[in-house]
Amino acid sequence: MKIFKSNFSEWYNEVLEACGIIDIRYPVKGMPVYRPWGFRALRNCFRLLEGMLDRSGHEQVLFPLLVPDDQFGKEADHIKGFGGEVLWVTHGGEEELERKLAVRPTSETVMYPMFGLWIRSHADLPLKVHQTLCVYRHDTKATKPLIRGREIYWNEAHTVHASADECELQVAEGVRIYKEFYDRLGVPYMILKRPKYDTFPGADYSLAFDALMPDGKVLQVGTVHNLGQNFAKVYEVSYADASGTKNYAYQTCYGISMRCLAAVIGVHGDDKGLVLPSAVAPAQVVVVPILFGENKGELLNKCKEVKAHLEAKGIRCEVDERELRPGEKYYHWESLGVPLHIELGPKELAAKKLVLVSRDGEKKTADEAHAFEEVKAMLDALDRRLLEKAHKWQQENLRSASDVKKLKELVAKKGGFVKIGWCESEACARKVETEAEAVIRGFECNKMEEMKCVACGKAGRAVWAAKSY
Ligand code: PR8
Repeated sequence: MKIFKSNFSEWYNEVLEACGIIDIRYPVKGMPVYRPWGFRALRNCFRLLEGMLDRSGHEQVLFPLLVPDDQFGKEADHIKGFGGEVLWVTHGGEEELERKLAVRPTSETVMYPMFGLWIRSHADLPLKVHQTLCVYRHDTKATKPLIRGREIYWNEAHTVHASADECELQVAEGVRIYKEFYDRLGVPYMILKRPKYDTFPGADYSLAFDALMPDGKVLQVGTVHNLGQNFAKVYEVSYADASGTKNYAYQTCYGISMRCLAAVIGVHGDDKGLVLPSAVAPAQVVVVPILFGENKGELLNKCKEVKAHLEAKGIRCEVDERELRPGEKYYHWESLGVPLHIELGPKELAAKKLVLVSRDGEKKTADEAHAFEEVKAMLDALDRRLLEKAHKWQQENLRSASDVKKLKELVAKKGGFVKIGWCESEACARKVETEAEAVIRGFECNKMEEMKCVACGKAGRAVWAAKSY
């Protein structure tokens, strides 16, 4: 790495290229190519999330890419919110299509008419599904790899319920799953209820996970929406209750995109390159043979034996057999963020030992017989240190301001989350945006703190503001 992380924007671009995460040279704006190391890391993130959703009763489905225009336009707020970002398919070859087709910017309008067909009675509820795929948004803001794309790789979950209470409980489950997911990734977050004007188009309310990036700007890395009955009413998602009466259902949806990997890279990386938590790393352990002398073959066999042993226990492990000096190999795997490497030379071979070195420099000599337990313990300890370090850093970046001038100064000089008072009027939110160059991100859930509005001085409540991506 040539660039220091203190120059975050350039460092980020260099890491994406040098570590084989993404190739931005593909000639369609906002649609980069995922390279093998990057895609393996991304898939590990999504496998983790998919597993959590499966275990909590969500079933995987796959819905189509295209939506007929009349079906897309039914929910008024939704179309108002997304209309300007939709890509349209208008031709099949030279022939103009009878009905133009929207390319899904998200899948509510694709799925819900089908939910309307599937659900008949209360016995069909709750319905909980999820899918991992790409959605498309012709976002007009500047695109940034993994952070703002026009092709968005994501997992979206959609649920249907018989009552408003069950719907609320589902929102809580969505939040719990996303918390657990980001905890495993070692990425700290704030969960904020977005202001009304920033709610997902068609939702009653939206809860967002905001993560702090090293440049002091926040990134929305996931959202959980309570849709109430808004979509159910237009897409006829209804059920007959025990007495046979028709009721509209209540719905939620939540999504996490490839931004989760951007957050991992940004939060944990260092001047040497990537630092990946064990849940994300394509290879969790790399065994590096220190080959010299006569017993090269025996040494290599031992390395492969260690790999097979670790793999049998579920650890993703590789042996680096290349004809390079060990130091070059350590450097290479370190820059790719591999959490742990094992050094194995003639001395270790003779003593039946292994030298384990974690990405942040912890070193330990372990008995070969206890390889798995020692590796597992070191991976867990590294994950914990990453989370603790990131958490501490987020805590250090919580500030507060009592007027717009101070807010402006804080976000410009230090960034981070700044607590301010806000009267909940959109005019004051706009004033904050133009005068302080900060965005009101929302209210902390279950916290009610009175605080005078920074813009108009009237009574208000505490919200978090920040510069955002
Ligand atoms: C929904 N419907 O659509 P949401 N590039 C990268 N990530 C993005 C981008 C982008 N251009 N736009 C959004 N995201 C609901 C929930 C089904 C699933 C990420 O919700 O519009 C953001 O992290 O809030 C956002 O929180 C998440 O996708 C879900 O998008």
